[in-house]
Amino acid sequence: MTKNESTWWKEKAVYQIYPRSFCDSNGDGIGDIPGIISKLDYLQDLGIGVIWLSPVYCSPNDDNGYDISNYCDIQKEFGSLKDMKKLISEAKKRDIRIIMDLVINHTSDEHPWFIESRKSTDNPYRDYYIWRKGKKNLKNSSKVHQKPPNNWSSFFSGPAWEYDGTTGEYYLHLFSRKQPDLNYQNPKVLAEIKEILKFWLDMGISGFRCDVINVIYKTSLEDGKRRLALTGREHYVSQEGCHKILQELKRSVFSGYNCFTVGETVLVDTSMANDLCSSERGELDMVFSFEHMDTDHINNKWFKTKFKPDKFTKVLTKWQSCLDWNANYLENHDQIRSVSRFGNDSKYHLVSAKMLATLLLTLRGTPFIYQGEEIGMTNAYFSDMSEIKDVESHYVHNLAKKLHFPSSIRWKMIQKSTRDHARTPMQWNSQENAGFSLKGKAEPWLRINSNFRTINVERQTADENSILSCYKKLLVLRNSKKSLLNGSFFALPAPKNTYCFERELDNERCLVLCNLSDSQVKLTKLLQTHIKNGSILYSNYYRTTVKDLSCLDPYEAVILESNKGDAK
Ligand code: TEU
Ligand code: CA
Repeated sequence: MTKNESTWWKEKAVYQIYPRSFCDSNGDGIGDIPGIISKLDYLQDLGIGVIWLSPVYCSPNDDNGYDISNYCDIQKEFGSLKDMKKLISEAKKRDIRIIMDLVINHTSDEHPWFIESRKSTDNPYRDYYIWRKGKKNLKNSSKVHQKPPNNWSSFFSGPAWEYDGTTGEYYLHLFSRKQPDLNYQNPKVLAEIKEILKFWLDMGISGFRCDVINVIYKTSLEDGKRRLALTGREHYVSQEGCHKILQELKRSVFSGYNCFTVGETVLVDTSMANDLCSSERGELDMVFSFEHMDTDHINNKWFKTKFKPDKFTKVLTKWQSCLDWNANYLENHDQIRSVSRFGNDSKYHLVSAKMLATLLLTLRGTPFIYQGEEIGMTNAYFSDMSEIKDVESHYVHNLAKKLHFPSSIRWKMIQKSTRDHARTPMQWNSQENAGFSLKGKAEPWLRINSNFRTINVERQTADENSILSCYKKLLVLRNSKKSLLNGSFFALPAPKNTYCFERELDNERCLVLCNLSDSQVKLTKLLQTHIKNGSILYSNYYRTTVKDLSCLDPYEAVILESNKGDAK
């Protein structure tokens, strides 16, 4: 393998597909693999090089596929292994590679391993999971009144342990109670995982997005010291045992294939992230961090605060500076829509979505575009809990009820932050159900966003000034400028609410200016000298020369190339 070949993923843009919501080929209201195949030409035309497929494995769908009951087969409603093979080969014809979601912190409680495991304490699969006796409750020693083995809490709120009557013990679940955590202290578990990885890599996939990969190894099961949310995290976040497992997987599996891995790594800072993905250590190739996503709330995402651009871009700069290579994203299936969050989804919908595109596609690293982001899909503005399908939202809503939060506050929390905002069906056209189902009239599994007649692929394909056309242009530009693809990153001092940075490689230098606010902002003298003589490569406001560029209009974004002789 040449050096270039082994880092091909540095030059591609990735597109994330949430299969349930992308395209429904057979009219049952659920997206599927043949539906994805039917849209490959669209993705090729968009200019992406990799698809990240959220889980398509067999699953009882407690968490929409993130609870897997068979790792080596496809969920019936999504299609078959034959469809999956066709997807891989049809994508390859269009120079698109596929990476899959690897969810190995936990399985479904309906996975045969867990079905066996819960049968008896001496079952051969018992140690595939983490079982413990409850703590005796001193006030009452009967079994029913025992307490969970420790004070850890689940990511979805509430205790991380579930009592199982069959053997009278508890099992650990960091996510829903239908997602029991695997036990990586048992070497047999890793051996099984290796076989699963090889199964898919041999089929022709090009890597994995590794779900909550930095919490798979639990060093001890002692009580956590924190009293707030995610109690116990010091015993399982980015432990030495996890690093060893990742090194082992790279050495014995991934290094044998021309593939890459991106870890979804929760609660990491830049130094932990470097340990997980610096090339010398041989673990992951890059990681998704959450710090920039944590800048618009207090404590956790259910308590949103006003978006403060400078807080947000300061975090971006920190990650750009501390890591050699970032996995850049503004959206995914767990986050609300970026234009509704960091931009403006009403008056400035068009320009603000383009500004966010400019930011995403010019930072140093591999960009990840989430389905619908390329047409500026917005939050769904659901009307009540009956429209919400997400398991996490229901957990949190129930907890808030238990804590006697008034119903209006409970609903506000969900309405602002539910993951379902990102999961409404893709808006293809202005026909029935936004063209999500290629045939039939079945109700989609989640309500369509009511703005589909104005925001959809068909309209934007026909309009060269649309958000979609902007993504296409920016992806072409990115591929034609080595500084944007692989150049260094340097943030310039910039006025409040704006973000200005340079990308440079050899003699090529690009400058990116973004206004993240809805007011006009005057550029500093220093910036003005910087851009003098530059030529415009992209503007979301039809700007063609830098001549009058002394202010940035609301949500304005400009990419320019500094010409030789500029002040540095
Ligand atoms: O997400 C992990 C994760 O950290 C999220 O659950 C996060 O806590 C929340 O969604 C945002 O507040 C991954 C998957 O991306 C998610 O869809 C799964 O539900 C989860 O793991 C469990 O597999
Ligand atoms: Ca379907």
